[in-house]
Amino acid sequence: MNQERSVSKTILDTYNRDLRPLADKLSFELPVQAREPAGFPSVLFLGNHSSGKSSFINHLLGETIQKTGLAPTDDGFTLITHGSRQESFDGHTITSHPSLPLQHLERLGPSLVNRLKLKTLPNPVLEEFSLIDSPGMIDAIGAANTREYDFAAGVRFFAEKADLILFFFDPDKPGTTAETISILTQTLAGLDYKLLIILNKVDLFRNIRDFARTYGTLSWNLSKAIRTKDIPHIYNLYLPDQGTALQESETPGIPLSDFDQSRQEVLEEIRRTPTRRADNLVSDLLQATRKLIMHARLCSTVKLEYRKLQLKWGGISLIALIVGGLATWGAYKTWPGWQIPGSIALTCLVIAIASWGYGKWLRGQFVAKLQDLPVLDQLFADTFRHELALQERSDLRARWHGMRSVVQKTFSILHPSSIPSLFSMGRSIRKLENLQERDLPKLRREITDHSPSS
Ligand SMILES: Nc1nc2c(ncn2[C@@H]2O[C@H](COP(=O)(O)OP(=O)(O)OP(=O)(O)O)[C@@H](O)[C@H]2O)c(=O)[nH]1
Ligand SMILES: [Mg+2]
Repeated sequence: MNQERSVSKTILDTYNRDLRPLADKLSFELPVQAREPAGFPSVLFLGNHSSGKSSFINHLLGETIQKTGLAPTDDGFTLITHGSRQESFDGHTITSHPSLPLQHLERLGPSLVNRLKLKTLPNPVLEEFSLIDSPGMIDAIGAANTREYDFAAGVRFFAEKADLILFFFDPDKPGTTAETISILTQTLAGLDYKLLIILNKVDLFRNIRDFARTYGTLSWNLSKAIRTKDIPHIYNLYLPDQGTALQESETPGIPLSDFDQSRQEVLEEIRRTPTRRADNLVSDLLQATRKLIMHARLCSTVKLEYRKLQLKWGGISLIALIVGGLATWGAYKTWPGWQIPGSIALTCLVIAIASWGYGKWLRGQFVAKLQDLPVLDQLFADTFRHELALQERSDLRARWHGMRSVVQKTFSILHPSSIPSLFSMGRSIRKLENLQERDLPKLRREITDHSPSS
């Protein structure tokens, strides 16, 4: 535990020393790990509604803790953690619970906190990690209207904290609900190192053709949603103790024994949760560093373009003033009197003021356009022109995809003139690159060398 606390402290110090100064200047929000100690290890259950999340939790614990059913059952997040007695607490109590540092949840609004539950129970499985059950995902039109809180923000909060995320699909909806796709592509972008994809209820397939078709659809949908090089491994599972599962006399549509093995593998991954903690903390830090580098490079491009506009039109205005001054002086020497020199001076002054004003208008237009996603996509393509030209960088594209709406919001409050100078940005970016390429791999080696599991 002491080892874990010291790892957590090293990570927190690195965030504060190396990332926070630049992040604050560029209005970049660091993940929740940068604000508070990591807390107790946890496993987050996400997925479509009725895909079997709560049933799996009951199976894991060997007792019925969560309600299950075919209609959407859970409407809020439930934290299940170890306690000497079986008890249930409401959301407001949880935000001050010592073993789950969740104070920042209050920022997500009272509607989410009102639907939050904490269940404690004396189950030995929970001695090592907590479980987080979540409301199932539904279709976008319904979701937007029925949820009274920002579901994606809640998922992001718990996903950043969790050490393992299990994402459930079932044969009914192999990845096709719009909310699922948007959670995978945007909310969980960059967290795939702790994500396990599960196709549950395989006992419902009537034959191998049905299974192959559904598996293919899910893989296809995932390849569009998770834009890393490889499609993540899909664990095919079923729970043997379900009421809807086959009766003993019936023969299953497909042989199920292989899937028992798959369930054991997932259970094993869940049991390994505490040992993933140190490694995950470094991965989170690495991920935040990469995102901050991307954000800083985009900010540098914005600053450069803004500066170019300032210099171009400011320069024209200055040249008009200088040329005007010289021409007026020359004219005065040639044609004493004020008529000709005066009109030359006036013309040049008008040109200077007009070009300064036009430059200011262009800069205003440029800032306003930073709210358009296609403009931001172009900004990304320009900034990473070299990297993208050399090879297909799906990692960069995936990171950008997960960040673009946040970057859009950032530019609504971050004016290019508040971005530090290009020189200082260049220095900060190089420091972060050193951290990413040299210091963090070293930190990971140190941590894993000293970890109790090694
Ligand atoms: N056949 C079969 N049914 C299952 C399996 N796992 C769960 N179920 C059934 O699927 C239904 C939905 O299960 P839940 O555990 O409530 O699903 P959930 O994902 O928690 O649903 P929400 O809380 O609404 O998001 C229940 O009736 C379960 O009995 C399985 O592996 N096979
Ligand atoms: Mg449920």
